[in-house]
Amino acid sequence: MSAPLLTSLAGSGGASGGDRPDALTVGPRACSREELLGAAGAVAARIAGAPVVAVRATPTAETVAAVVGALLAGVPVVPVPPDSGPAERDHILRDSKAALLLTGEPSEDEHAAPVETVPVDLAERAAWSGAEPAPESTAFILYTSGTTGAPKGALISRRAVAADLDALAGAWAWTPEDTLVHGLPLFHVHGLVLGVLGALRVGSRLVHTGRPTPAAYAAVGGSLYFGVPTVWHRVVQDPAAARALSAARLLVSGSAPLPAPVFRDLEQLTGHRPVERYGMTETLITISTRADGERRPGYVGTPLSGIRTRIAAEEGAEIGELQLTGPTLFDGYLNRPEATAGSYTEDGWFRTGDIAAVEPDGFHRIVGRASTDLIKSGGYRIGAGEVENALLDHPAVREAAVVGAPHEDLGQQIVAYVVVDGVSEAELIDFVAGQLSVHKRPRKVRFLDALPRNAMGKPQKKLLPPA
Ligand code: MLC
Ligand code: AMP
Repeated sequence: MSAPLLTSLAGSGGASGGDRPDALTVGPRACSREELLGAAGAVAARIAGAPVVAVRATPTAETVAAVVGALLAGVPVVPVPPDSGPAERDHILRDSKAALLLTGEPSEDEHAAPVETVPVDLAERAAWSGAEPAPESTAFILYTSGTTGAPKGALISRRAVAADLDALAGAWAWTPEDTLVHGLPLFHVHGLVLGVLGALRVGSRLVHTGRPTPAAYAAVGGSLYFGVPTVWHRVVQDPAAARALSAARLLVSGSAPLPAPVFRDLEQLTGHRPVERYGMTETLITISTRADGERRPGYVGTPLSGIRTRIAAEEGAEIGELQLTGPTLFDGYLNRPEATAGSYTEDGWFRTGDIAAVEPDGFHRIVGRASTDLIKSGGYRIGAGEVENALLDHPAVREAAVVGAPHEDLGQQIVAYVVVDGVSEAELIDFVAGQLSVHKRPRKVRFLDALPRNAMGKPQKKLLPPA
């Protein structure tokens, strides 16, 4: 059984993270753990009793203080991507019924948000002495895309977060002596749950580089580095930056498949075979290779402590849907009982939608996704349907079909096939970037006279011309 979440947030940290003035560095701003907890305590005092709060999740220390403050007060947190356009932002705020939007520097259009904004000031201080909320209570509502429709809010409990972070600390031998470095967004599991709460719970120092560029990673001299495969691909393209990571203890990749050539280039340039781990918003991280174990290109390792996996394969086949149970699983999608029920088997295992195989030695290999309508681009999960709907909101677009085309750097890139009345590629890309988070924009648009359809009139993505 893991220790409660609050204990770790309010604790004193370890030798490295503990009382250093730069225990937490986000971009240009460094603060001690005490300063962070003071600012978070002030946030907690302001929002205590609110049913749900949203946080505009810029890569700043204010975001960290806002999230920690909400967790201290036991108020569920909804991170909002800072570049999400009005359509996506307002959906998240309305669907979650967030009472307040916590924000460092309010953005220009923030006044248009359908909730009251509350500024977060790192100079404020208050001691928080509230009791630990129940482990089953919700820590986060994380919005994530399905194949169709708008993103759904996944309910993540405090127990799930604590269990996952403890299992990962064990697998990666993560200790207070580590300095964790990454520059990932603070609105997803990878950057926020692992990349911020992990460091706070373990007591290690954290350096968030603002953006995950090779030069910024190389400049820090940390011991533990997190990246999505796109980040590692960019690191190996920059041999000087890659070599600077040789002094690290562990390089960790996740959120999308790490291509074997990138694994090998990393080993050659840094001397490290990277740890690869697998996870999902709904399950947190569930499978990983270990600091003290074998790391094999193309494999994500073995289930973390407390997690059980199985492969739902057809008779005689070895490859099938990966299904999971364990303490890190979510508590369903907010207000969507049917979608929640549909994500579990009759006997209560979570259906990941990923196709996998397990070797006789227990090593798991993720083969792909069951549905091509969930795209992974730069480690971001993007539903084809959400992008299609955004395109169809443009008055000149009559039909739209969106796919993820293989891409060396991004894993997949979003390609839109459209039937339109006179509109340019750039205009459509900007239109989607303006409505949704910028990373959901198509990188390419192909213009067609008609979408290929079957006899029933359903679009046939398999018959689309190559991107
Ligand atoms: C470009 N930009 C535009 C634009 N085109 N802005 C407005 N309109 C347009 N048409 C701007 C962007 O705002 C951004 O600005 C800049 O151009 C570059 O944006 P980009 O092209 O999207 O960046 P890119 O280089 O492609 O990003 C690569 C990346 C990013 C690796 C940095 O994909 C990334 O951060 N990925 C991490 C995703 C992640 O954390 N996933 C984890 C999910 S959890 P500016 O100012 O910002 O430079 C999960 C569970 C698990 O999966 O297992 O971990
Ligand atoms: P998200 O909900 O954004 O966390 O995305 C979860 C999805 O990312 C999973 O269902 C997988 O398809 C994919 N994913 C995460 N980690 C890996 C990995 N190491 N290898 C392959 N796919 C991964």
